[in-house]
Amino acid sequence: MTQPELPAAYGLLASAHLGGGRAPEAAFATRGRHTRLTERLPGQTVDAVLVHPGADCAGAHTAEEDTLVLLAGEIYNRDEIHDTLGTPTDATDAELLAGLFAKYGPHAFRVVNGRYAALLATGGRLLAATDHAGSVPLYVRAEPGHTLAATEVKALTGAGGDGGTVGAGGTVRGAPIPGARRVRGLPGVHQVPAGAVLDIDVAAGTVTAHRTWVPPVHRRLMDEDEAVDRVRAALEAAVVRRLPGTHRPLVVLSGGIDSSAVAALSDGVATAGIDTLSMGTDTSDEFPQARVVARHLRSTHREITVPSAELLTLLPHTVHAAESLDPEVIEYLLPLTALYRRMDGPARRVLTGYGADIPLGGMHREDRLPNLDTAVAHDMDTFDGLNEMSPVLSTVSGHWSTHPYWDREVLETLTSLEAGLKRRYGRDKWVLRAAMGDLLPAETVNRPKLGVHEGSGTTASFSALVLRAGAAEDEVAAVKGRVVRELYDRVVVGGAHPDTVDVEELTGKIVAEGRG
Ligand code: AMP
Ligand code: PCX
Ligand code: MG
Repeated sequence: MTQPELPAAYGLLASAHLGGGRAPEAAFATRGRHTRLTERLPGQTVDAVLVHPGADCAGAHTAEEDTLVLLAGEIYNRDEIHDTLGTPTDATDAELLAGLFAKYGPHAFRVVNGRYAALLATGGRLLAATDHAGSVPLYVRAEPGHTLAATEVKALTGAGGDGGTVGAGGTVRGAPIPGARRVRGLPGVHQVPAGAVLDIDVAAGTVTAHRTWVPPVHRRLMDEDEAVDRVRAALEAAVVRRLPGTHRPLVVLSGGIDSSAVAALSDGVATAGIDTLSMGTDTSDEFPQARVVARHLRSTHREITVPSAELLTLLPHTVHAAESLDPEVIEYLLPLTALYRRMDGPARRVLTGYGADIPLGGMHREDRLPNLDTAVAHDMDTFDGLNEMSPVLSTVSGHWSTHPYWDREVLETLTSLEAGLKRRYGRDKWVLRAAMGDLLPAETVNRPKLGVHEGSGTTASFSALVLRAGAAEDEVAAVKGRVVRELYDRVVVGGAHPDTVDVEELTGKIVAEGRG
């Protein structure tokens, strides 16, 4: 089965309505060509815009009888789906979803392992679905007779025509959707939860939410060898699934165990070898650690140094792409934003080690197993809506990123291991280190590592900016939160271009207001 190198579409915006309506204008941060389509179904009309990397996006939409499927992203368990449905092996991901829906109805999304947001219009209903991790964010605004949905909030504010603040008569619009979060500053707009499908009655504007995945809360006892074998097999399969027909993948490599494992496994799959890319700043980098891995794998390796001052000017761009209100997440994503923005040239498929620390408790540096498992359970309960896995970070530069540790099967395997397999012999992420022992240099396998925000000096630079603006030490975290909120209000809700926002000035204003 030959698969295209990149997903057929990166993002979407759709308007489902009963009356005339008009094709929405699309304001995506995602870079790509735009294809507009209109589908008149018996129960509704859908006008849509798909944003896509290739010349066409035929694989991202399909319409049969009374059903239309629109898909941003990709499916990873295509083989299983083919086996179940008996579809032709050249079926597109959108056709697979249509086939699954014909067989399972809205439960179709429970059998998909992927990185996607999907819309499925059928009869008078619109289904809006996310993958298990909500890794491609999806937003909806459902009103009687008219539903809007998009993979970026800012695409919805434009398409709403009126900024979406208040409806006729000055009333705040939009009924609450039980189980879905409202989006700040945009009445009526909700984010589709991770691992969920919203079933929308387009005529009534009413919504029912169904879960399609929940993080495991049980833990499994296993002997070391079995745990190590399972983790290795799951991660290897996830990497293989992410490299369909890929000529030369690119791995964003910090030199820590997480991304080094992805690089080593990718190297085992990619016949033409791999490219690796590391970023650092003028204050801090982990280049020597990444070089050890690049040399070991004989990858074509590139280093990018971003001046710290320039890094901070990219805060508005990070918020613009991730549409996240969480200041810590923005700190993790800022160095990656800088890295992706420096990646010129043709569109690439990028593999990362992002997210390994969440099911493995790697960030918690916690020796006590009960506390470690509490931290893992908490992180698995709170990731939804942070948008840290959003592909928009890289699609702003035309590149498609994918995160093997948050493959549905890898995530389930890692999360459900008992804490003593995660922290063992005084080592964090023990089971992963043991699983990769034969493919990486011992120093890479054994070395504890800083997070990307620490290794790149991002947290320190942002703190220094806040202190320079006049904040006291104990105000730094709160000021960062307010800076990120203000950036969100300007570049996501307000539609300002991120280049027009002066972070230094904005931070000064926020600190001064706090004093006032
Ligand atoms: P972390 O696990 O904190 O290192 O960051 C999450 C992921 O981001 C890593 O697994 C890498 O794929 C990527 N990453 C982190 N730091 C860098 C870096 N300095 N250069 C390139 N990629 C990085
Ligand atoms: N990470 C983590 C994820 C950050 C924590 N996110 C969460 N709790 N939802 C990872 O890659 O696993 C770093 C830098 O480490 C980002
Ligand atoms: Mg990590």
